[in-house]
Amino acid sequence: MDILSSTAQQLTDQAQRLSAITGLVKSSPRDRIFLVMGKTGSGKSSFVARCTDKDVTVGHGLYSCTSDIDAYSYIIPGQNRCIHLIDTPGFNDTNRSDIETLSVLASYLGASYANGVSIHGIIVLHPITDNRMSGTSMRNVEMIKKMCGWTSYENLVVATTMWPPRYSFSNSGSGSYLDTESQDQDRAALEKRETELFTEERFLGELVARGARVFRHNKNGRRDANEEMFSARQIVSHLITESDTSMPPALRLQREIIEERKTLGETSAGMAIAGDLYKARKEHEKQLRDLEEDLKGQLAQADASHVAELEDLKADIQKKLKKAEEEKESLRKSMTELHEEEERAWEEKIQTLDKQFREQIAQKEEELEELEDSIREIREETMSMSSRWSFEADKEYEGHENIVKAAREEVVQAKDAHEKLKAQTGNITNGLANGMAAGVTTAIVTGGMLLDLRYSISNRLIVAMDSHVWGSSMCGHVE
Ligand SMILES: Nc1nc2c(ncn2[C@@H]2O[C@H](COP(=O)(O)OP(=O)(O)OP(=O)(O)O)[C@@H](O)[C@H]2O)c(=O)[nH]1
Ligand SMILES: [Mg+2]
Repeated sequence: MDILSSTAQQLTDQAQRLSAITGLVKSSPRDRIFLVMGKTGSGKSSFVARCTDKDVTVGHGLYSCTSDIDAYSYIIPGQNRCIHLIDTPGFNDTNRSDIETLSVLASYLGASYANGVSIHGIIVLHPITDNRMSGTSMRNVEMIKKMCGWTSYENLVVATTMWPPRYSFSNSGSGSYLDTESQDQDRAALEKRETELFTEERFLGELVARGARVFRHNKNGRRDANEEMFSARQIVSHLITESDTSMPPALRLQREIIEERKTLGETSAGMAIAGDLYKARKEHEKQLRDLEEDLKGQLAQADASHVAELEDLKADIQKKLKKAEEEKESLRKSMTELHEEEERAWEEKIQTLDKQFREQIAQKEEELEELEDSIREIREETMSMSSRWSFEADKEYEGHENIVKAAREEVVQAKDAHEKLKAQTGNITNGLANGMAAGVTTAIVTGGMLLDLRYSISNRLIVAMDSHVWGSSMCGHVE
């Protein structure tokens, strides 16, 4: 499969996977959905990949746009029970603002809530290798708490990741162990750090004190698929048992955005971001004022090189201020606007792919035409040179024919892949996005009394879908 077809396939697969989360594909009551959260690089995608045994993109996804959320599932062997894990982007990421991260979480979690899909628990990952609770880690924990709003955290686990391998063989090939004493010391230091993490209230202590269970994921540190899967599934198994005993309440973010119809900036998580944005804006404005003063002085002294430097700095701060202004605007978005934005993002991806497919097909058709012309010419030339069709000429002609056949096949394949994308376009926009729209509509129609209409709207959408196009390997039930 060429890159274009495989990108189209990935896009449709992602839309299909997300349909269980937005409620478009109905889950059985015994199925479970867990959010996997934590700072960037804490191992979320790796955890999801190992646990579900699926091909998850580790590192950053194919598209680092708003749809940077994905869901993967597996069926527990021997039990007809499907477990979905939602892989999420982390807060305080260098590539995206917190408001973008919160927007995408609010879009999908809001849609799932409005469509009656529950989140049964949260897995928070924290790399034990972080030598202190960094600002990024603190930010993530703060945002998770604000999004949850739970009074008890029995349905949340905190798992430390990145434990170093216990022992490893030296590179000398002698088979002797590396200095195990110093490894033991390193490990003791990590264990001390772990205790600090889970007892200090301002770190992860508050979660633990209110019922969160603590795990060491892949504690022996070997990058072994089976060991990692076993460890991840043990963690998930704990959350399944907890959710079987008592279901957690809906996330505060879901209630705020759907039931209370708050804008993003009015939600608890949004307010934390708004506070930071305000501080950053004030800081930039002060920097700008100081710079202007400086510039006036330098202009008086006619120091051209320093003036240019200050002008550069000023442009930089103005850019940051503009970004902060735009982010402030994003905080005003309601669920309807978030949904529209997400739908637009999907449509843009589809349109880009559609354009690339058309260009690819046009190019391949042109190549094919040239090949067909050249083989026609060769045939005519050979025929005119000899009255009899020789065995050699026949062989040569056959070779050319094969090249043309292969080119023809390529055109057919590109057209098929394009047709497939077009067929699924409707499912992506009408399926995934309408799943969200159903959420929005439901909340608006019922104004908070969600339950009755949730299923009827999403069911109508499900019935309207062509279940065949989605394939049959889904974990979920299309009615
Ligand atoms: N040594 C070690 N490396 C790990 C472990 N888990 C993940 N990694 C590596 O850490 C890097 C980041 O892992 P990801 O799974 O992409 O982390 P993530 O949290 O999804 O990161 P973002 O998508 O950027 O938020 C990758 O190179 C992984 O191979 C682990 O348990 N031990
Ligand atoms: Mg990831």
